[in-house]
Amino acid sequence: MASQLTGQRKAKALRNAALIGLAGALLFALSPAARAQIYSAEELTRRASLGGQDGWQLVGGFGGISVDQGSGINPSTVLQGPSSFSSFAARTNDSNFSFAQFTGLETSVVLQIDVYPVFTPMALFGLGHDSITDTDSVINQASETGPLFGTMTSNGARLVIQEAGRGTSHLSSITLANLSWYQIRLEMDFTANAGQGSGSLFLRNLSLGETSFTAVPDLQNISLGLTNTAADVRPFTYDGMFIGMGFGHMDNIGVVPEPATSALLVGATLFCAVLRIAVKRRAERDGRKAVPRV
Ligand SMILES: [Ca+2]
Ligand SMILES: [Ca+2]
Repeated sequence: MASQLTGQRKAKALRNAALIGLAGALLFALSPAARAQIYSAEELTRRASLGGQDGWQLVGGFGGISVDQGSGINPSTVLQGPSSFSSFAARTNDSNFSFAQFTGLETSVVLQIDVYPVFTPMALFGLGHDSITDTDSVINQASETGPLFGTMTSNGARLVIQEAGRGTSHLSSITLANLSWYQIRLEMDFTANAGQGSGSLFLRNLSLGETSFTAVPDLQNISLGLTNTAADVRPFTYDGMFIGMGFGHMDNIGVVPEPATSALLVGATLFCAVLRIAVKRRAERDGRKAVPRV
């Protein structure tokens, strides 16, 4: 009888340990997607070139991109474009900053940037992947960039979605004010338009304290031209960030975690907590200390 009880306890302990392991694995799998994936530039050195800092490389254009203190409502460390011309830079995911990779089948990936237009206010951001078709290992070819979005100079600062592979630029009819901070989001559906994807742009004026986003009228459900890129550059390969800047600031660039993923993480955390209490109670009832810790 005693040995039968011991066997039952062992079986239950093993089952609890397995459940704890499963919960841990779930948390581990979800955590890269749910943690902050917004690059705030705070670890960069101000009044210095962006190139060479934290894995950033300048990959074209003139005038360079630098790091400085922001203006107006955002005095934090920001990226600063050249006062004339325009420049491009790229960075590949590493242990210091990375965004979770995609499957390519997502229907609601959200990218974000904060921009502060000045006088030649180009500010572009997107994700990409270095193709094997060139000899380097940085996102520096048009065919290595996914869809870009942000602002582009055309009789003022217009909002823009540029198709992948530096393809067609779709401009808004509205213009942004200079010397104001805006937050711009691109919501992408990788599966739409038979694999070309679709993107919609949303905007809020941070300097005016706007708390909700407004859909940009001309830039809804725009084809993203995902097949314009090199054959080995597809959303599931994206592992780097690409930016282009004219005169102005950019900050807080990256991927906004999906609410569904965050909800799953909360669910997994609650599951762990309930499991921990159950194991502890069982151990107390059995008159021994709980061995597994979650
Ligand atoms: Ca910042
Ligand atoms: Ca390259």
